[in-house]
Amino acid sequence: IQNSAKMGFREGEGLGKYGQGRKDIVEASNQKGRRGFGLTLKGFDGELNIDWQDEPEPSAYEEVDWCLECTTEIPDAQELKEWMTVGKRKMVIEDETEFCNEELLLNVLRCKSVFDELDGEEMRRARTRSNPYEMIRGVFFLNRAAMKMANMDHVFDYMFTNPKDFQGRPLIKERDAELLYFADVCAGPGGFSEYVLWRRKWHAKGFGMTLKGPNDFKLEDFYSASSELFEPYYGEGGIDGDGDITRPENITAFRNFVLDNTDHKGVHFLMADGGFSVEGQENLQEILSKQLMLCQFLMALSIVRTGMFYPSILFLFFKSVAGKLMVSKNLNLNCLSGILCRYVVCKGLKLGIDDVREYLFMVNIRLNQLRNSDVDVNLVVPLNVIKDDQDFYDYIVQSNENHCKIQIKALAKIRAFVQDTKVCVNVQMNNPYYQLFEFFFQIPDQARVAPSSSDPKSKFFELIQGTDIDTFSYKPTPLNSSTLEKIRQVFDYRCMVSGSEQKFLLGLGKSQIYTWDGRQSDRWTKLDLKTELPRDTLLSVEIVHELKGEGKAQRKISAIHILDVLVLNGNDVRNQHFNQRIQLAEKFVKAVSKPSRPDMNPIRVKEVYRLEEMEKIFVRLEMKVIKGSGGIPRLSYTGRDDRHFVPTGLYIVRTVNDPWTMAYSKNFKRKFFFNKMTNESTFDLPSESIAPFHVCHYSRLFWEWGDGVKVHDSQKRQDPEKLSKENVLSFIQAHYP
Ligand SMILES: C[S@@+](CC[C@H](N)C(=O)[O-])C[C@H]1O[C@@H](n2cnc3c(N)ncnc32)[C@H](O)[C@@H]1O
Ligand SMILES: *[C@@H]1O[C@H](CO)[C@@H](O)[C@H](O)[C@H]1NC(C)=O
Ligand SMILES: *[C@@H]1O[C@H](CO)[C@@H](O)[C@H](O)[C@H]1NC(C)=O
Ligand SMILES: CC(=O)N[C@H]1CO[C@H](CO)[C@@H](O)[C@@H]1O
Repeated sequence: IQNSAKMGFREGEGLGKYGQGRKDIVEASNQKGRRGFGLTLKGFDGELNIDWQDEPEPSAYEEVDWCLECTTEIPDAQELKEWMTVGKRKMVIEDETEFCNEELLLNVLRCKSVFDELDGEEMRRARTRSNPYEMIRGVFFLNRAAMKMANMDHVFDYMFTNPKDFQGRPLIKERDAELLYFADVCAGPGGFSEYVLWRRKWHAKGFGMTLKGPNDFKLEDFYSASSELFEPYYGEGGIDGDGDITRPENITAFRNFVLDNTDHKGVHFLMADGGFSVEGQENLQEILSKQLMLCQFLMALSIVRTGMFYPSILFLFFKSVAGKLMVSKNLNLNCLSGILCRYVVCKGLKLGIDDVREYLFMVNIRLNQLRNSDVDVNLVVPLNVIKDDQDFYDYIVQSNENHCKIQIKALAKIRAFVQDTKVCVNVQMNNPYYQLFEFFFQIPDQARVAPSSSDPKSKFFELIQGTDIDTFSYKPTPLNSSTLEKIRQVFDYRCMVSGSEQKFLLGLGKSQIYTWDGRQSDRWTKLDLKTELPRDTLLSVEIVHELKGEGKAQRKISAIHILDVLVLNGNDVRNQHFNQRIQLAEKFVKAVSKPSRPDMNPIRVKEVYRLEEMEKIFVRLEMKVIKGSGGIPRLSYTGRDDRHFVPTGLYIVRTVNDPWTMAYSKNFKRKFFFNKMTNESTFDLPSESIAPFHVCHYSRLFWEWGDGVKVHDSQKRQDPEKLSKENVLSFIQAHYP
C-alpha cells in the first residue's frame, strides 16, 4: 500500500506491532508553515499530529496482496463444537489488542470520537472537500456503492464480472449457454448489482436479499442496467418475507431458492455489504455488527459454488473457513468508501465445508437466543488456533494496522477541513482523478439519466434495421403432399409444436411489452399479461393457454412460448445460427424468469426437435379431457414440465441456407455440409450456410393438425386429402440416409 509507508506518527519507531513506523517522515511533517498543517485539532489533545497532505495520487496499478492459503485441515463437526466460547457480554473495544497495536487502536478510537460532536451536515461538507472521490457519487449508477464494486472488480482484474480459468481464459463467455450467477445480500438499494448487470448485460442473473423497509432494493432506479435480470427474495415467504439475514429461517429459505434456480450448483460469486446506523456508538461498530458479519459469511458458505469467490465486509474468524482468503489493502477503496469501511475478498471456496457451515448456522442460532442478555458468544475460533497459523495471524495484524493508519489520516484530514474551510485538496489536471472513470474502472464518465422511453413503432424500426419489413408478414407454407416432397434433406430442418398464432413481442423494459401479429405495419398493442422483459428485446412468440392437471382441478395459464429471437436486450442475434438463437433464448429466459413470482405469466422456449426425431413428439401427444370441452378428450401435448396445451400443428424450420444442405457420409459416419452449386463439401459449418432469422421465418412450413389429420392412434377420422402422422413419418424414414 503506497501511502501507509509514507504515513508517519510522532510516536515514530516502534509503532505498529512490527515497528514499521517511519520516524523521518514524522519529523518532516512537524515543520510549521505548511498549509493546513500544525493545526491543533481540538479533541486530538495535541497528542497526535498527522500529515494528511502527503496522500499519494491513486494509481491504476494496485497490487493485491493475497493472504497465503491456509494448509491446515478443515476441522470436523466434533472439533468445531468445542470452538465456541460463550461468556459475559463485552461492550468495550479499547482492549481488543490481540490483532492490532494498542496505540494505533486507541488513536483510531480517539479520532472517531472527535466526530461525535460534529453535526452530520458539517461532517458531510468537510468530507466532500477533503476527498475528491466523494464527488464521484454514483456516476450513472444509483449510488456510490456501485462505484466501490466497480473499483473492487477492477483491482481484482474483473474476477467477479469476468471470472477466468487458470490459464486466464474467460470461464463464462457471452456466447456460452451458461449465465453468470451472483447473489447480493444486505444489499439495498442495490448499487453493487446494478454495476454487475451493467457490465455483464443480460448474460447474468442476480438473486438478492436485504431488509424490507426504507433501504429495500430500488429496482426502478437501475437506470444503467436491466433490473429484470435481478430477483429479490426475502427469505421465508419469498417476496413477502422480511429479508433479515440474521434469521435462520431466512438463511435456509434463501439458500434453497438460490440452489433450486442454479441447478443446485450455487452462484459464481456473492456480494455482501451489510451495515446499519451505529449513531452514537461508532466505536462499538465492530461489536454491534458481528452477528451481521457472521451471517454474511454463513450465506457465502451456503450458496457460493466451490471454486468461486465472494467479497464481504471484514471479520476476523474466517480462518479455516474460507480457504484462500485475502484482504484488499487498497487505497482507492478507502478513498471511495470514505472512512470506516473495509471489504474482504475470498476466492476459491474449498470442498468439504459442510461442517463449518452448520457450525456457523448453530452459532447464529445461539446469538439469537442470547440477544438482549448479558451473555454473548465471544469467540468462534479459539485464539490459539488463530495464532498458531503464523502467516495468517501476521497478515491480519498487518492489515488491521495499515487500515488504522489510513483511518487516522482520513479522520484527521476531515477534521482539518472542518476547522479551516479555506483548506482544499489540490486536484491537478493531470491527476488521474479526472480520468478515473475511463482509465481506472473503464466506466465512461456519463451523466445519470433515466433511460428514455420510446413508442413501440419507432423502437421496432430501430431494432430491425437491415431486415425487410415484409419479412414480418410472411405466413408459413402449409405442409401438404407436394410441399412435403420439396424436403430433400431431412437434416436441414428442425420442428416445434405450435399452440396458437405466431406474433412478435417487443420489450421496452419492465412491463412495457407490445405485440403485433405481423399484419398491419403499425399495430403494436400492449400485451395483456403480467410479465417483465428487459428493454430492446424483439421475439417471435406464441401466447399459449397452458393447462395444469386434469378435470375440475385443472388450471389454465397464459404463457409466452418463444419460437425465435431477433434482439435480446439490445443484443442483435438475427444473423446467428438457429440453434445458437434457441440456445441464447434459453439462457435469456433463465435470466429473466422469476421463480419467486407464480403470479407472473411464464416465458418458455419451444422445445426444438430434429426433423428426423419427429417420433419423439408423438410420444408426448395424449388425448385428455379438458375443462369446457364437454367431456370429450382432446389432443394434448405435454412439454418438459408437467404443463400441457392443445397443439394446433407443427412448425418445420429450415436452418441451413441455400445453396448449402446437409448430407451424411457413410465412409466417415458423420454429417457434412454440401454446396449444391459448387459441389463443395466440408465437415465444418460454413458461415454462408447459416440461415438468419428472415430465412428461417420465410421458409418455415406449417403442418396444421386440424380436423381429419390423424396424429394420435385414438383419433378415428382420417381425411385422405390431408397428411397423417403415418404419411409424414414414412416420408422421413424414406429420406433418412
Ligand atoms: C451499505 S447498505 C448496502 C449498499 C449496497 N451494497 C448497494 O450497493 O446499494 C447496507 C444494507 O444492509 C442492510 N441490512 C442491515 N442489516 C440487515 C439484516 N439484518 N439483514 C439484511 N439486510 C440488512 C441495510 O438494510 C442496507 O440496505
Ligand atoms: C400444397 O400447398 C401449396 C402451397 O400452399 C399449394 O400451392 C398446393 O396446391 C398444395 N398442394 C396440394 C396437393 O394440396
Ligand atoms: C457437380 O456434380 C454434378 C454431379 O457429379 C455435376 O453434374 C456438376 O457439373 C458438378 N458441378 C460443378 C459446379 O462442379
Ligand atoms: C419472510 C420470513 O418468514 N421471514 C422470517 C424471518 O425470520 C423471522 C424470525 O424467525 C420471521 O418472523 C420472519 O417471518
